[in-house]
Amino acid sequence: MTDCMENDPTFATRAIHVGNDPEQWNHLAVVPPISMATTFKQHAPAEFKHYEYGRSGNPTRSCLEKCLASTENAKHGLTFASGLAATTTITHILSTGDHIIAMDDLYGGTNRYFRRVVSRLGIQIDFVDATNPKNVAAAMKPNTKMVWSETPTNPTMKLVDIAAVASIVKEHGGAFLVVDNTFMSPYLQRPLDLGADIVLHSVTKYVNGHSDVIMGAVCTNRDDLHDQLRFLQNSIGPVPSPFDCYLVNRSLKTLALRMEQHMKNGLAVAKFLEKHPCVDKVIHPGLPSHPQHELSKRQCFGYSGMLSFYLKGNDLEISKKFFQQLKVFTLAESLGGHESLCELPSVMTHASVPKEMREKLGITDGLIRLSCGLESTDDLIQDLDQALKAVVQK
Ligand code: P1T
Repeated sequence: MTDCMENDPTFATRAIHVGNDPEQWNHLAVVPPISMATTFKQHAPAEFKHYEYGRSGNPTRSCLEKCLASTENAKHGLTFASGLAATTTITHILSTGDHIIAMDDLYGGTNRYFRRVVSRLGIQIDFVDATNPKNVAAAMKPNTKMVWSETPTNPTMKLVDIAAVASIVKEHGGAFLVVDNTFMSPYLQRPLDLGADIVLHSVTKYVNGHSDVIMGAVCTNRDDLHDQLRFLQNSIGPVPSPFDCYLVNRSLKTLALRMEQHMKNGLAVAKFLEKHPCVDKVIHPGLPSHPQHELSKRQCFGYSGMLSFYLKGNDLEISKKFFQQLKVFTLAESLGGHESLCELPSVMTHASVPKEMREKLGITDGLIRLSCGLESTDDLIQDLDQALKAVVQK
């Protein structure tokens, strides 16, 4: 269906079975039980079978973490109470005096955390346009400890060449590369295979996919990083609930199927909007007009349901009217769920990004972000068409 790399045919099987073996449960349950216990009996002081205390470990969580790690081709997986809790925990690996290089376009909450929280801890941050890996090389300092990137970025859909940036980070020595894979899910992109050290997800999005769980995850192949993250997960404490772990483990079973439909809808909507007279520009990596279309074919297995576009007029009032007309798309933050969502990053998800930074990135009042869900393709297109025609003058 796309001209991207061919996907791994074992993906769906692993997402269903890894970590889910019925033999691990007393009653051989095919579906893992939700283990609500906050503490576990010890045979003698500090002598216990697998688990000791619910923050340190939980059977339902272990089951999910193993399954999730396998989807990213990772040796280790850890889950957190939110995507931002995962971000915070990774950043705790750093110490005062360290330096971070971050992609300039990031989820607004991640940008805010780096600028307004991490910077107060005596950690220096430089935001660079990592679409050109040379900018990352030029920003490297002797104390650079972490390079942070999303690809595609939220919301301007810029791509970062993961393999190229990973080799710059390795050459530097002492730093590690984190890739936030939220916009793609492990089905469509596997950053560790391309040389990243850590992959992060806002599980809240595609991985859970049903808009009913807030969760984060981190996967890595590096034992040293995993040991530190595992220590921090327990020492800081932002762990998810067993019930949420159950729900996400359940969601992984349909991830491959869901992503295929997200991809189909996203591409169809992008192609439709690109021809629409009421639209100035569409940004979707699957369109040949995307400046990094070739890179996306090389590093991804397809495209998610995410895209952004500029409404003709580039005006807040026109954008507001457009949202009021939509009937199938819901105006709301977040993404990656079964239901299609739309939002205005300039005043919603990225309102906390300073105005000059937003303007430089092209996050204007006419930039609309869509998360195409799993509805019928024609219904999504018709909904957008009627809303565009109602509010935008050609
Ligand atoms: O919301 P939370 O689970 O804490 O995840 C934060 C996060 C991290 N990384 C990316 C790329 C994200 O998009 C997010 C959250 N994003 C939204 C809520 C949004 O609407 O963009």
